[in-house]
Amino acid sequence: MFTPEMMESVKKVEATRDKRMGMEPRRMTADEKDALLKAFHPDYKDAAFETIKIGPNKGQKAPAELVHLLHSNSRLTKEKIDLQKIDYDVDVLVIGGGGAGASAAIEAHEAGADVMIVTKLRIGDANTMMAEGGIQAADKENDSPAQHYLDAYGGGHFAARPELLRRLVMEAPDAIQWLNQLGVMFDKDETGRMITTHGGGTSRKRMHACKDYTGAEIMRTLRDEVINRQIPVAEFTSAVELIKDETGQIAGAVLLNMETDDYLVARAKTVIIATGGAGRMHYQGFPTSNHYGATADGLILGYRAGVPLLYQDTIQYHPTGVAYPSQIFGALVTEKVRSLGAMLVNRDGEAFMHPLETRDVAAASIIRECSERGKGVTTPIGSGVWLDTPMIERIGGEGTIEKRIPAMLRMYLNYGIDMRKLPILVYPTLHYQNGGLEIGGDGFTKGIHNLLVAGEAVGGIHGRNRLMGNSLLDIIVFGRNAGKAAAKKAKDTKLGKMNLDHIGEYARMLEEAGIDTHDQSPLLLPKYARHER
Ligand code: MEZ
Repeated sequence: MFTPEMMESVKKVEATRDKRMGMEPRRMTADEKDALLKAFHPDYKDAAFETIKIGPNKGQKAPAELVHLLHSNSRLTKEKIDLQKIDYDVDVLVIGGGGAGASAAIEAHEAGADVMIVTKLRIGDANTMMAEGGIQAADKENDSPAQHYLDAYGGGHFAARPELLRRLVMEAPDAIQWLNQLGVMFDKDETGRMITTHGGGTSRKRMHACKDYTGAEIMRTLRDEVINRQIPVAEFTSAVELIKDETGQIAGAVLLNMETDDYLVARAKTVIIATGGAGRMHYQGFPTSNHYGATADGLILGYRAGVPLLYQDTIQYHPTGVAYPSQIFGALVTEKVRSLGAMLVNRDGEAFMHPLETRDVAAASIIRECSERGKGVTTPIGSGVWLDTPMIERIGGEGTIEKRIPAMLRMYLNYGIDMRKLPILVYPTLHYQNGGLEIGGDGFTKGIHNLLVAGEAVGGIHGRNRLMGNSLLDIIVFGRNAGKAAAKKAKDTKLGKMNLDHIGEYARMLEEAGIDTHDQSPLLLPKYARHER
């Protein structure tokens, strides 16, 4: 439960609730947002970034922790890998067992390809599983993909790659139907129509949800489909380097069996990187809402093979991570809590911002409230602001929280906090990498043949900030497309002799840049992972 000091503040939140119920905080102007972001968003903290010294993005900045991995040695530098000894030989190799990887594998299988998934943990151990509030699609009569495009384009600071965003919004309605037919249990009203809500920055209610475990429900369904189709999945098996042939096209990957430490060779006519995000890098010391394996591996594999990164310097801090209690510090408090009417208020019970500003603006606003304005609530481990959850019951009626966000309710009840009666404390948490590997509208990487990327490892779909529910959407849209495209390409691909020459070239670049390191990448597991046998 809360400390006496917090309870003092709760009284102020309760005392101002009636007055706040009837008001809607004003939205910030574009100039106000710009000034706020520059002063308080972590992306603008210059000291936390370093310059990349080698490779396609040489001279550009990235979070220091990511630059460190880009400047590290291959895990294979001192290993002798026998590329003649082939352990797996397939048409399509999917690296990653989350929503994007599973969607890709299902479509490649549907197209008749011999496809396999390798995943360093278990299938479904992925950020897909952790996404809660919903998936966007403009499929109602008052909405359109064009409207969806405008919302996402503006929310992403007009930086999204038009060909990628276009595909995302145009194929969204079909993605929802595909999931529905596979068996995802979307929230529906008594007539069978899907229930949709707003998210931050949406001009229409287009967030489709499965209560507050939308990602888990989607992943459950995709995993079942992979199993039903008997698509081979090598679990606890990570990709540590891509393999090319003498023409420079991708020809497979070197894998590491995480249980035995043995290296394996997978030959593949096409490879899809679907390795997800980077929350476990804990940029700038932030806690994270991400799953245990989110360590930017795909970015390292792709970059070492020559694929450029796009927007690698922009990270999403979800405005509402758990600030208290400490046992769940940094866990996600879904944006749906705000969609249902909960306001963000400071320690004096003042609503200091509109609850549905876009995520970067909302995060910066909370950071300002707790720092410059000194209006945060002090906790035993930091500070936070209130998310006034009892408002949801007042707006939607008694029982709304249990019905619409039952997982949130249960998570807090485990620690003696009943969010139907008490507000909860939140602070930004590292949630999503806006940037990633550069692809074209067809899903193939720029410059490196037969290599595709899908999901959070892609850069450019959302620009410099992503709206809620567009990530669950992109893993489906771009995952499915990658699977179809990879299967098609595999049909007319002939592989030559495999080699790992690009690793040697990368090592030479490190040396020429004067980078002398013993560290290795990809990281595979967070720094605090225990390696016990
Ligand atoms: O898109 C997301 O990141 C998402 C659905 C998160 C959430 O707040 O629930």
